[in-house]
Amino acid sequence: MAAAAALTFVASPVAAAPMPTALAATPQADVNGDGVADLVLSTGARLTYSGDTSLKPNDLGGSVQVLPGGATLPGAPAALVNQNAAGVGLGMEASDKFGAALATGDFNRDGLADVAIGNPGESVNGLANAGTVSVLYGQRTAPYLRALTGALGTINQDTADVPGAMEAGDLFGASLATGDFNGDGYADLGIGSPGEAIETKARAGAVWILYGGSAGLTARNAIAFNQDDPDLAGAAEAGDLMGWALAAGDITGDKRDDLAVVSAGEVITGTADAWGSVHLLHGSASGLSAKASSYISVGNAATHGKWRGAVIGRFHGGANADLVIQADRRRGGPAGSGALVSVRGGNAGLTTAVEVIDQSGDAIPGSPEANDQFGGSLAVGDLDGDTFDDLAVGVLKEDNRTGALCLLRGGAAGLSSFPATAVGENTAPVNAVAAVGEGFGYGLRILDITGDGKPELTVSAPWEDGSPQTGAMFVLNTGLAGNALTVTAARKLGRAQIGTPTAFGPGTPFAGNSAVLDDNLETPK
Ligand SMILES: [Ca+2]
Ligand SMILES: [Ca+2]
Ligand SMILES: [Ca+2]
Ligand SMILES: [Ca+2]
Repeated sequence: MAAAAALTFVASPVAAAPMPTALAATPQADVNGDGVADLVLSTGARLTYSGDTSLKPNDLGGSVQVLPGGATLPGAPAALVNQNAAGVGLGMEASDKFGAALATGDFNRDGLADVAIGNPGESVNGLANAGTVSVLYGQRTAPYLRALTGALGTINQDTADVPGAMEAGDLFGASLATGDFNGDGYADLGIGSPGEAIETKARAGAVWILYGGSAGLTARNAIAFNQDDPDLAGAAEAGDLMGWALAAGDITGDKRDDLAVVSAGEVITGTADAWGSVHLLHGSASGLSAKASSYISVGNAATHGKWRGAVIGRFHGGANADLVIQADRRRGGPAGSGALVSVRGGNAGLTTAVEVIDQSGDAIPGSPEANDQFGGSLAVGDLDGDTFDDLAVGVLKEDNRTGALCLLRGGAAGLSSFPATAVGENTAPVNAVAAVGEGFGYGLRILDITGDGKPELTVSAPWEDGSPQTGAMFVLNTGLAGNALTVTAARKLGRAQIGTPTAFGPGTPFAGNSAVLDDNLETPK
């Protein structure tokens, strides 16, 4: 049945499909259809629970900003969308986390990027933290996002044709990823629900897949996966937290995206003080299925603590992308220091060719200290134009929460091909006076938002100058100094430049980024 449907899609006029304006392997991000990618970022969702009480009404429970790209930024007035906006629905409450996860992609293939917005804190019908996902479609005029008549606007587990049933604490929408899993040219959406109970197993977690089509994202053929699926490795256990993070990309090299699903609390027999696994669901003409999947866990890597974030990129070049997972620390390292687990991709999916990268080696600047959170944010893109993807790594709490970045350049030997580069607010030409607590690096994205054909690296510091009321976003141009990446130009945008009616400066996360660690979803609600 599904295969026939896919054939129908393939027979549709693919030649008329709009050319993506974003770089290859980057999800479509041009929301207003002017040919330049736009930034989508959240404001309050990451911050409202931190105790700041001087909120504007727009900040209650979180808002999402669209910052149009252009030669001068923003290229057009920025816009703010929240749950009181027309067509969004459910209203704004202080307990919401609207924008805690964001993803862009063209669900209806009209050439304009659409946006999925996770709100894992949403209460529905009195079910606290059941969670919802709002889907808004790109349009050419402000606020650049709209509800699409006849399409799903709000998705939860009680939506018709969506498997499952909504329960308190599901945290549906805590993670999101867009990719084209069936290769029909329409973006599809993965939705994580790490709080989902599987039978009596609390917080075992699960992931949902919805497919795009000419009428937008649809629940038709929607499917959910959990670890009790006999075709998936492992079994659902309480506290697995499957769906804590998601990443999409083509690891198997068949030109269809695959979906990596992180189970942050997975217990592996024989490992001590280490949790985490990743199931990779392989794309196919009929979409994602558990029968075609591969798997890796902390049993394959020398790490301690939990696995959390994940991204996918072609760090070795070639057809097979690699998976990079964020771990709490290298085995034996200081708690919270952060480490990356780079997993080589192959035609059969995830391999056991694994490398653990942290600040302890000579190739990476700095040294691993407790709670540095190296890798707490991650962004993928080709910063130097050599066709190998590069990785921007946030060191969120480096130097007492000042924050820093580490740029890893891809090459024939993957992320270890060249020396890494450290970037902070004191690095020339950033020159923004690094200060304790600013959180430089919390939000990261690599995207050509100026339309000059080369990607920029955007970096947010949500607590710039010691206040969430300030905040800053840096737009960095990069190049090479010898074999290493370097920053060649920088500009800083604050709340005044962005000009949206919120009490917060640029926040986190940028759509397309991996989850920021410090999001306290881990505490049962
Ligand atoms: Ca645009
Ligand atoms: Ca669209
Ligand atoms: Ca698709
Ligand atoms: Ca590169």
